[in-house]
Amino acid sequence: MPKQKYYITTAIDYPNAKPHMGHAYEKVIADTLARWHTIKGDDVFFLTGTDEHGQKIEKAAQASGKSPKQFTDEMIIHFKNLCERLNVSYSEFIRTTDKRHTKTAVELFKKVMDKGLIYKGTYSGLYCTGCESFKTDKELQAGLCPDHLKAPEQLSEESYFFKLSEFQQKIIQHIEQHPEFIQPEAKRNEILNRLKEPLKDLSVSRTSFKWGIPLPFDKKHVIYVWFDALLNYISGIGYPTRKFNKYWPCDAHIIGKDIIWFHTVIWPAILLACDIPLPKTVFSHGHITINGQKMSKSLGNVVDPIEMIDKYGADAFRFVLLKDIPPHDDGDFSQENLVARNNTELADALGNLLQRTSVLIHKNFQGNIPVCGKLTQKEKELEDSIPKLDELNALMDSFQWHHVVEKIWAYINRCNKYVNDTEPWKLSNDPERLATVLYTLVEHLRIISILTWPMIPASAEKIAAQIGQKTGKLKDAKFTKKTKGTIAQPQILFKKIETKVQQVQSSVEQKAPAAEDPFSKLNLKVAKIEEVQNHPNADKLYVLKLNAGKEQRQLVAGMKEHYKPEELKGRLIVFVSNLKPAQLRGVESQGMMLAGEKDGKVRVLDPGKAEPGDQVYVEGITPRTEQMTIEDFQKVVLTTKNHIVIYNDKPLKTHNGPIQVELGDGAKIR
Ligand code: ME8
Repeated sequence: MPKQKYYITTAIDYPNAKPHMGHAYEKVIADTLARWHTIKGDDVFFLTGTDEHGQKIEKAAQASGKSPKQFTDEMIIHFKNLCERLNVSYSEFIRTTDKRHTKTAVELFKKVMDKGLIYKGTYSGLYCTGCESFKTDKELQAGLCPDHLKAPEQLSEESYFFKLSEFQQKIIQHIEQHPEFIQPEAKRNEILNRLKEPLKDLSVSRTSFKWGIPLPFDKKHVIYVWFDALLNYISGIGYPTRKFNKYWPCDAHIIGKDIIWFHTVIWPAILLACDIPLPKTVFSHGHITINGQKMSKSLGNVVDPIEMIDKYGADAFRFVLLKDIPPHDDGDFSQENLVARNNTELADALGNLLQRTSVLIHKNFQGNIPVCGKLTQKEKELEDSIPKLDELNALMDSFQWHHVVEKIWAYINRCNKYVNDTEPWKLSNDPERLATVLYTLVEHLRIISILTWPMIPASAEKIAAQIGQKTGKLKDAKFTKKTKGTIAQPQILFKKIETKVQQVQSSVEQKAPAAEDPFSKLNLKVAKIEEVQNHPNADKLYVLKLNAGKEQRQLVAGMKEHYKPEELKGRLIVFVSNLKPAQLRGVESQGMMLAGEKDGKVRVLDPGKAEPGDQVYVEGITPRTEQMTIEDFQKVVLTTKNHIVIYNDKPLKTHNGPIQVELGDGAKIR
């Protein structure tokens, strides 16, 4: 039977800075899927790479005093190095500056134009360089891009337009008829909802900067970076050669939630315009947060994945990303979890199973795998605990690798229970039974080495080598009585990490600016009001119970004259989380809720779409966590402009957008 093909891609990363945790995460999950299909026996093609054109790269290159080409040539070394260090088994690394790619991009641009689907016009609009896209007023929050929290620039330029609007109905129809096209389902619904609004034609060329693929027939234009970038998925497999025909359509585009629109609306439209079939699935994963906060340079909490690999090893790092970050949602990364996973699931459960088995075989059988004798109920039960391959395949097909990991580790734990139940160290006077028990363990370790290879490839290969085997295919992941070989001298698979890890938070604190800004003393957070009660001893005060993410707080607030309890209950607010607790008329207040006042009107601050526990910050100022006094707080002057709360003319924000308040300019915030 010919092998089934499986073509998987990651997004191609912007190399404007070194790779971050999000890049590492996406590569690890795509690699796990690619490896899973490899052991399933599929002919896998796995594409990753870098997205090197556009204004964002041009600006980063300028800032470092290099030409964009020189800059990206240097930067991509870090991206390739990350793949190597993480053991990412890509088949091809595509750079959008590669000739084969730029040639395809120009050819297809021309093809779409010849079909009358690209025309020349003038574009005026608001452009966000962070997103490399124009923004509509509706997409902005209080005038800022919600992803980059910066005001977009007004641009007006001659541009070629792609008739995106022509494809709206076809795309809706495709999404409706192919439930597997956009996963997870919640994202599919989001996109279908957005598609209820009419699509506007898309500006697909730029004249205001130079760093891009020039249009040969109109050289002052370069191709819009997204039109260029998306085409990597076909240029990377050699469009239009035989290789392309073999692997296209793509089985899974793995991308993050911020770029789903480009992949599920714009990309299909480009493909339809080029008469190329649509990919099977676009899977959108969530974003990684660090200790509960969005990674951001201004917060100083960007974790370098290479540092994690240096410190803990690639497999422990891969494992925690696969186990702890829910595939369909945002998830938090912390070094504490990594250490805990390393010490329990990896060192205690897996490493120990291998170690015990190897030592006992060396002690009793000179390192030779013993011949299996008569199997008892105990062995049958253990065999029954091997995860069902159909179930694992179905979980992988629905992008639920965390459940695959759970099932495999339940099985590993079951193997450890078998060791404890059979007590092979007490069987020296029953050599046949001892042989059977130790054979059984080797056989299960062989199966474990197959099943764990997609997640922790280097360790799986070490397990196989330790028991004198090669890692096999999924079809070999079943109990047989035929395994032979010699066990190597026992090696430690995972070292336990004893040291208390340095909190990422502490590095945030270390990066506090030397000349300290008074605002940096202030640690503002978002909370949800869960309960509103009257203060027992004061007419104007409420006692509020807050959900502040990982903790509960009680606050006393003078809001009774301004809000009814039902107007406050359930509301998201901003509060000073590190204010020294104080007794206010006999009730402890653990922090202070912020509100604005103008012309006698008082309104609480509104953090928009944030979550309880989110950090509120000002670009460039790192908030500290030590307690502050009310006097420190009074030194910080906050006010309002365009309904946004500002400090020294900069907006206060969470990673989801600015903090707003329904008051005119110049309100007093306390
Ligand atoms: O968007 N957690 O590049 P990029 C998880 N060049 N994933 C994250 C993340 C986080 N905190 N932050 C970013 C681009 N990502 C374009 C793609 S594809 C034709 C062009 C993910 O370097 C992000 O969602 O900004 C995206 O899938 C990938 O990292 C690259 O992001």
